[in-house]
Amino acid sequence: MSKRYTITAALPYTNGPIHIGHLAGVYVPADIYARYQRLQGRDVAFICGSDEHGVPITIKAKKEGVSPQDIVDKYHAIIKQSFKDFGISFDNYSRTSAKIHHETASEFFKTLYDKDEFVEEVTEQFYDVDANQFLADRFIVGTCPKCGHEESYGDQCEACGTSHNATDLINPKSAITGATPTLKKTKHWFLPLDKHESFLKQWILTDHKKDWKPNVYGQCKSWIDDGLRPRAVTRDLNWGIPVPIEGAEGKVLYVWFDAPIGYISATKEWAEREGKDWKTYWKQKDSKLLHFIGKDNIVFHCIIFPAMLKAEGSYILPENVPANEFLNLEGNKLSTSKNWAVWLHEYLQDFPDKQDVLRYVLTANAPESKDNDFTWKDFQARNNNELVAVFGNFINRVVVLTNKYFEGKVPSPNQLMSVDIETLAKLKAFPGVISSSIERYRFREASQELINLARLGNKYLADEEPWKVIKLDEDRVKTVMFVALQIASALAVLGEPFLPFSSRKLKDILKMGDNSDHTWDRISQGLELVRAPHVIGVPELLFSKIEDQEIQIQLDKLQERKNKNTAEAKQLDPQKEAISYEDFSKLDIRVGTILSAEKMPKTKKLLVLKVDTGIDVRTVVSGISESYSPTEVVGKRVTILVNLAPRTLRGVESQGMILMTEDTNGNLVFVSPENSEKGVNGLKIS
Ligand code: B3M
Ligand code: ZN
Repeated sequence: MSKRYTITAALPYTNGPIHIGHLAGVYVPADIYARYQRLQGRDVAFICGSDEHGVPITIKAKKEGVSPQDIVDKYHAIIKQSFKDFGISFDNYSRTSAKIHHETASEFFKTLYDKDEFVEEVTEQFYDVDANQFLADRFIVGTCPKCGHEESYGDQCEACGTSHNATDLINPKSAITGATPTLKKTKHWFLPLDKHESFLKQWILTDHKKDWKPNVYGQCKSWIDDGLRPRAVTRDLNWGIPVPIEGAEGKVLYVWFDAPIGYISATKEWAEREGKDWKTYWKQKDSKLLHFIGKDNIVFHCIIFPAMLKAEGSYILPENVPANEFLNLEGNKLSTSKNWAVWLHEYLQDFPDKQDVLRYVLTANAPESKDNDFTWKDFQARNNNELVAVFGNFINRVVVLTNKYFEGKVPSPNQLMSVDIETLAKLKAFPGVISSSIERYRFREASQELINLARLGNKYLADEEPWKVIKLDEDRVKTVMFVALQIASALAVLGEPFLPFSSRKLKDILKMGDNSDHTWDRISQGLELVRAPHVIGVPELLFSKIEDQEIQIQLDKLQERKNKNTAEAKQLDPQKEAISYEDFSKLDIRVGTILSAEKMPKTKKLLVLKVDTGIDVRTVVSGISESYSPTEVVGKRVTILVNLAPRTLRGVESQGMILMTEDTNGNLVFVSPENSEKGVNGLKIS
């Protein structure tokens, strides 16, 4: 079994903070895996960093009226801090604007260029004449040629995951001006994927058919079956790493060319700091390279980056790419732009000591083989019913009873009964079972096994009832508490990858310190972790209940965002030309009451109203019949423009206009004068 692991987690785009979708899809499983491998004594480089190039950053900068550098600085800081506070144990969190990355990526490109691994070609690319720029990647939107999704980006369709060339889009539009782009000739460098087809076929479809997840394998297969074509790895953009060869002025590397190289530069940065040799993690055959990513990144990590590594020639290839599906939030797709998310930095503010709860819920409900839904109710239930009622409750009983009966000293066991032997035998099997799940990237399953171990402890105590036996047979209770303490300490050791904060706390409660003998192996060999004369600490709550009220606050927050989105989704009319105060003061707007209403015959929209304006009673023809029945409006107090020149509609003269607007759901509503002095018609509105 390999001793060295290079574990990468997708570099997040620095155009927004991290949300639970990123965590569930990538960072929590990657962190569990890295922590697990370290605990097994393996040499681990767990690598990540900010992806700071690419069009999403430029678009965000434009939107906020700041420079791309401002955007990446802002979000890099937020992301880095929130990962740290959340306990993601990266060995290095770098960024692609770092000098070492610019150098590494440029050098990589140069090597391929010098080896003649690119095809240089002048092709026609989309160009926005008004914006005076080429439209690469997310600057262009159109219909996906593969699945028909109407908002596919130039380089990738988020609906079906396909990566394509911008010119393949049907009905392309500029994302900057909305205009239909023109075509303009420009030179670019292409990675001829077709040239690597037979290698990729063999490597993925044969060598990894069995060990890659079906969702990952399936996407790759469909890509390969469709036929691989050359992909441009340069762009006409001004944000990115300059193409490091002559004749490429004003061009940068495609973000998906430079970003995966970011894994390499981040490893270099770390190795330099730690006095290690980065090459052992990337070039030595016995190192295992693993990419943790979301499903939208599959083709880049399974096809394009391996083709780059292969073309370069001196690198190892990924052993596995355990990509996850997507997580939804309360039934809707997570979305940064719609603010439909649980943001990590906000969660950490609202639940400052509950990192492990979110880690646990996202693992227990991880979108490993299909999209899953995160709900706050499920979050609460899993915390209260599993972490508190099963895990925490077991620990609390063990610590309380050990303190009560033996002043906190771990008792030595007496004669073991068959139930003790069976329970210890079951305990012994857990490290193997959990390892096997983790090694197969089945983190949900692994997390449930951990809870099952706590269940085993609870059942054992419930069956042996030390609180009853203590009155009759203290020696028996010594044995029972000894067994229970082995389970409790094993939970601290086996729980570390999943619940690192609670594992630390539990080790402190049990006064286990940082004993390097406390290994998974030791547990599977049936050797005890704590024994007399060890003294444990006093009881402390490991997990605490989450009340309805705390959940309601989160649900309200989401509801507010939903309302805001609905309101914004409505196309608001642009402001009309400015008018002078004199113009405005010509309007005579008053409070009135509708006295009667009837439908205008043979029309759908019109009601004929009689309105008491305070100065007179007049007829108004109003287009509200689809929203209000005549009986509904009689008696309503309304705002009416009284000096609008009369107009005849279907033979009825309309002598004014009732002012209406829309509510957030798009329903037509009266501009209500309800606050005006009760019952007085004719009051002027000013
Ligand atoms: N920045 C894409 C994403 O956030 C991305 C991953 C790069 S990994 C090399 O979906
Ligand atoms: Zn598509």
